[in-house]
Amino acid sequence: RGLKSSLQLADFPSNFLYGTASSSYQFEGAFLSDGKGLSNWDIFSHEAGNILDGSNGDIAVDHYHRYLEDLDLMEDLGVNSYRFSISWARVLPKGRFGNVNMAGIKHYNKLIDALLDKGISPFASLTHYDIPQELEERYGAWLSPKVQDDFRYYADICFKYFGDRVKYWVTFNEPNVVAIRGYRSGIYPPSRCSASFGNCSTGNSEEEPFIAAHNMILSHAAAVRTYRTKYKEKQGGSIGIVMNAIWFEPFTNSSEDKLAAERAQSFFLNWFLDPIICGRYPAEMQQILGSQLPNFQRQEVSEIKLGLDFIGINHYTSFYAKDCIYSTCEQGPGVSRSEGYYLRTAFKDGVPIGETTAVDWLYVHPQGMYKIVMYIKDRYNNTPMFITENGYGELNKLNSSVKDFIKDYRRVEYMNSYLASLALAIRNGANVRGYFAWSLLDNFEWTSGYTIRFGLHHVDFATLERTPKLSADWFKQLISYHRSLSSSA
Ligand code: GBH
Repeated sequence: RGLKSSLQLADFPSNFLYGTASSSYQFEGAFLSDGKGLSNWDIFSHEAGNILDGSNGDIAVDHYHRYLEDLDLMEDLGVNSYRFSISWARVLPKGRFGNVNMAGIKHYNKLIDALLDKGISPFASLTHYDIPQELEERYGAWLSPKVQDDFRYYADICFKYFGDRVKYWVTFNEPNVVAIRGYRSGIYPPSRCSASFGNCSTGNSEEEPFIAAHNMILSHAAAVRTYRTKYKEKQGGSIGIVMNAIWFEPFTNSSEDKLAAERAQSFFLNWFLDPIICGRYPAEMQQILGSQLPNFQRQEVSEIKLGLDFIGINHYTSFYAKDCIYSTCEQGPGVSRSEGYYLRTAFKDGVPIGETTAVDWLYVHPQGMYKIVMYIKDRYNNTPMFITENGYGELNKLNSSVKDFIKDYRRVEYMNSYLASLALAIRNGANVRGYFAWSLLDNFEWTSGYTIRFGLHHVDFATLERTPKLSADWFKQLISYHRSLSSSA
């Protein structure tokens, strides 16, 4: 069968994690239930004009109430792990300035226990974009070093209540996207945009993304220190961070464009991973930004050197990177000094880098999976890696019904080709330990609201009924085929 020839699953470790991914704001709903505090995304999505279809995550796909039904879907897929995030505002409605919400703790306890009952390992993120609004209002959240104390306090509570059963911890989901979209383009909360960026109305300083990132890096370190010093010995789990990772292909073979692609990586991915793993910001960032880049104090350097146990990679797409130092570029993504002087473009001579999709940033370029994994392997000494997200989005149509979506051949082709590319990286020595499909269900796709569907299962957004798509059956077969290989080995 086709799976065998293209996928080479035999090269995947036998204890490989197969899972689906989700996040609290996109899935849970129940935004006011059982003592939950308001999050920055609750506030943001309720402001007119922020979400494409005027929707919000008040109900989302009601995972808060339907998690048992959703666990049955996972059991049917045969996954051995589930990636989800804990809603900070559900656990600590007012951050460290109020009480622990025991009803929130109880909810996640039930979810975790139900997962373990089915032999599914919880893979939990402490934050996936949503944070208590209280932190914004008190001190400007990521812009203030005070947030480090809040994050440390919150992480400690999660380890204390859940760490006896959760063995995979993620501090942040895509802090690079939070810094860029929250503080440069301003399209995510707290809607702060830099003066030189598009039609920005707030005109904040160019430095804000770097300040926010700096505080996220130090917050990550605070959580890792807490885990290592108070919990690791007893609980025996591991802790990492999840980065959005794009493969940047040099626009031409020139050394200028190759350096541009390096800069693109440095200003997006290595921006966080270099400090966390090597104790300093990437050289290109230091050269170009100079004093615009915050410094790590001596004692902070030893703190961040605690590093991480694994790198989570959310990989979907590739772009070209074109040099803008030696040649002049028009305005565009990547071009400014604070982005690293490269032009990010999906097109060359009118041809896209991969098949276009309904999602404006998503191009089907499976080779990018191999290349980004090998890049991270080489740069970070083959630190254990997980593909924490990979998936395909399609456009929701008006007056559509479930039958318009269940034959999702394109999604199957996408995942099959990206997994084949991942298999090649594993065969070439990449220490990849798991793969999570984004996503278990169609859900609230941030500023796109419910207009984009990423699920292996269709959700009728009126009735919230779940229906498996072809991709769910395909993923199920893939997992069971891998199981049969490892048990016969
Ligand atoms: C991930 O975000 C999220 O973790 C997940 O919650 C989300 O639902 C899923 O992927 C699908 O979108 O912004 O043009 O500079 C990915 C969102 C896509 C934002 C890639 C940053 C980089 C290109 N990101 N994007 S661009």
